[in-house]
Amino acid sequence: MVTFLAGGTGTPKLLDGATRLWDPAEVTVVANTGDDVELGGHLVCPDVDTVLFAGGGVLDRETWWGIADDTTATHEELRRLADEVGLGTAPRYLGPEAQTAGREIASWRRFSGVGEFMEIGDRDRAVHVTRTSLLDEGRSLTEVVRTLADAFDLDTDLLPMSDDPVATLIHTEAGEMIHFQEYWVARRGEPTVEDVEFRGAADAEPTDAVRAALDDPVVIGPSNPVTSIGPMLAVPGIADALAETPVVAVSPFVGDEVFSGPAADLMAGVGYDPSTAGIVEAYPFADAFVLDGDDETDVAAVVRDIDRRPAPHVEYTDTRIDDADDAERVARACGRAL
Ligand code: FO1
Ligand code: CA
Repeated sequence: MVTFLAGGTGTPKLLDGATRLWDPAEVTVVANTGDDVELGGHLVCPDVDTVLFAGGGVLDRETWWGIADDTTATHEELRRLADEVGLGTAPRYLGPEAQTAGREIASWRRFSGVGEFMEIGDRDRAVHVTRTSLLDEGRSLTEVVRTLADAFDLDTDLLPMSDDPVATLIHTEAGEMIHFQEYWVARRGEPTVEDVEFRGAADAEPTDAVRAALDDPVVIGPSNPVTSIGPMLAVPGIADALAETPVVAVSPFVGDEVFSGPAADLMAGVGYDPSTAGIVEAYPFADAFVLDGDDETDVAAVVRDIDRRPAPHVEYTDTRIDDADDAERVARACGRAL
């Protein structure tokens, strides 16, 4: 049995090859939910859904979010209506005074549907409607994700990190506090990040299913350690569980060059060196790291500096993942390290 921690695109890309190496029935994926937003009354879970759609063979592999060849009729009409009456398409945050009957709303991740600032495809939206409706019927997010995984014929186990709401909030240099999706989608990752907060995490609990999954060896793919993996580490009990089980992490950097996404800016914002050295620092519980063959980071020296013992094992391979063969190569390196 092996457990993957997934957020963004790094771990989902790795999973493409991991399921050639490990029997999918033996693989559990724990997905980040810090990126989740309630938009127009529907709960959108981007990191859960990337794994769901990839496993179901319907993921849009150009963007690594949403469903391939999805239509956007409803989204376009929402934008048109908002424009028509001068409401525009900027994110419209709903404060704590806005409550929906029957369900407690985590206001810090709640946005109006007017002008829909994220592009929600028509088939994608059907997933959000189903998910939200099942939650409204009283099921837990874990149960709902299991139901959706069955609907998409997933052959791995997929678990949200917690049933409790957690929201990744970006504090900008300009003194604003904005949700990760507002920072990333509406503001295109442009504001300078001063700090990152995981609102709700301290009061969230890992589910029993997540606790059980963390008894197995864990692979952390080349995801961004701050907003993809950070929310999980902020949930009490998860980092402790990782200290007790073998963990291998794949660096999303080659030295200080990142493959993609906002990892470098976010790491700098929270005080980690935006490099493989920063990854080693961010994962003090990791027993091994998979680095690119061109990565000259002296992991032993980094560990000496942060006074962590024993020194982790380092496995080298070409860590660029463009297709399933690449993913299989990186997964094999993870397997050797565990
Ligand atoms: N990313 C974008 O850059 N623009 C979008 O309009 C957008 C919509 C969207 C809708 C559903 C979904 O599950 C993900 C979506 N994403 C979009 C991706 C998302 O913002 C992030 O890439 C993830 O949260 C990072 O893991
Ligand atoms: Ca460990």
